[in-house]
Amino acid sequence: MIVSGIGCHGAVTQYVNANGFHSIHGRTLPVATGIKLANHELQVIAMAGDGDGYGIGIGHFIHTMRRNLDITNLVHNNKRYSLTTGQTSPTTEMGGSTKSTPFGVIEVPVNPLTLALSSGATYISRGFAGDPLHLKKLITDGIAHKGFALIDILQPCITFNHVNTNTFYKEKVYKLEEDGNYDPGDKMAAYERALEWGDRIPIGLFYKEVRSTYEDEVETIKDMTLVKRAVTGVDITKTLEQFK
Ligand SMILES: Cc1ncc(C[n+]2csc(CCOP(=O)(O)OP(=O)(O)O)c2C)c(N)n1
Repeated sequence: MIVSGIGCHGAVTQYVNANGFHSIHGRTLPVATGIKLANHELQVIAMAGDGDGYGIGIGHFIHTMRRNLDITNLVHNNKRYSLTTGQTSPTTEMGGSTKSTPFGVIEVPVNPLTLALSSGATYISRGFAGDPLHLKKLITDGIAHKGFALIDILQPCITFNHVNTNTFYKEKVYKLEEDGNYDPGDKMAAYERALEWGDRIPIGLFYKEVRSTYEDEVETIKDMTLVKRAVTGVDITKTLEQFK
C-alpha cells in the first residue's frame, strides 16, 4: 500500500502497480498508521514532500518514529514548496531567496536526520535522486527493515530551486558505506555525519537499530490483524444498539 500526500509526488499512487491512497497535505503518516494498524500484514510505504512531511506534518513525523511502526517513509526533499510554485520550505537553506522570502531565508532549516535520530526511528537514510541505483538499494533495504524506515531523498527541483541543483549535489555527495570505518549501529557517529552539510554531503544508511514495533506491542492485534478479526464474524449488533 502506497500512501501519498499533496505535492509534486502526490500522483505516484497512479504510476505504481500497488494499492494506493492519495491522502491530504501533511497527513500521510496518520493515514499510513491507520492502514498498518487495520492490517499489519500489508507492506506500507508513506510518501511526502519536505513541506508535506517536515512542515505541516512534522508532529506526525516525530510521533510515528517514536512508535516505530513498520512503515517506510520516503520524503522527496527538494527544499521548496514546488507544487505551489517555489515558496520556502522547512529544509530551505538559510540566506537563499525564494518567492516567499525575497530577502533571504532567516530560519535555521529542519534537519530530518538528526530529528529522526532523536525521535526513535530505527532505519535512517538519505539518498540522491541523481544516483537511482544507490537509492533503490536504500529503498529496498528500508522496506525489508522491520520498523520505521526514513529515506530522505535529495531531489533537485529544476524549476524553483536554482541552488540545490543536480551539479550542486553531484560535486558534494559521498557514500557512507565507502568509508570502511563507518558503523551504522553507532548513534553518536550518525549524529556527527547527519550534521555534515557543506563541501561534502553524506548519503547512505546513517543508522539502523532493531527494536520491537508498535504493532508487535499492541495487545489486541498481536495474534490476528484487525481486518481478519472483522471477517471471522464478531457480532457487533449489541454494541451498535447502544448507539441507537
Ligand atoms: C492543508 C493544506 N495546506 C496547504 C496546501 C497547499 N499546498 C499544496 S502542495 C503544498 C506544498 C508542497 O510542498 P512539498 O511538500 O515540499 O512538495 P513539492 O511540491 O515541493 O514536491 C502546499 C502548501 C494544501 N493542499 N493543504
